[in-house]
Amino acid sequence: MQLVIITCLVALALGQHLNNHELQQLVDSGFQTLDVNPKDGLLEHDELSKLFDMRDTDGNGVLSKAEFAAHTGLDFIFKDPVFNNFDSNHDGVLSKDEFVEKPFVAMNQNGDSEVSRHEFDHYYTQLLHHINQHHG
Ligand SMILES: [Ca+2]
Ligand SMILES: [Ca+2]
Ligand SMILES: [Ca+2]
Repeated sequence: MQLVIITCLVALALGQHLNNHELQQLVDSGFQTLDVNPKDGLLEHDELSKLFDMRDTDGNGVLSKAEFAAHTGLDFIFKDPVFNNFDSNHDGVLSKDEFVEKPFVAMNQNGDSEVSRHEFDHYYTQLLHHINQHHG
């Protein structure tokens, strides 16, 4: 029993595994950074597309890891795994297709024109859970 507690404390101290509450906070902050234009509790395709253009600060048409990380609000241990998850062709940058098109389709379960908070939560919680379990 004591060993279990100590193991948990060590894991927390190293920031390796987060509990559900902490994951929920990450999901929430993730949504807040995406739902900005307009901030209406929904993610529209156009909204993500505009966000991509905004984050592409050097205007070269792709997001570098630094450009992606600048506005994520993600805990540092999640930045790389989340980036790598989106970078499906593994070339080290995110194209609009990787950052907007593919995630939008993946998140938008009922296929309408926007992603609801519920759809986002479902998608992102699963993603973070997956990373949380396979990290470290
Ligand atoms: Ca919105
Ligand atoms: Ca760029
Ligand atoms: Ca890529």
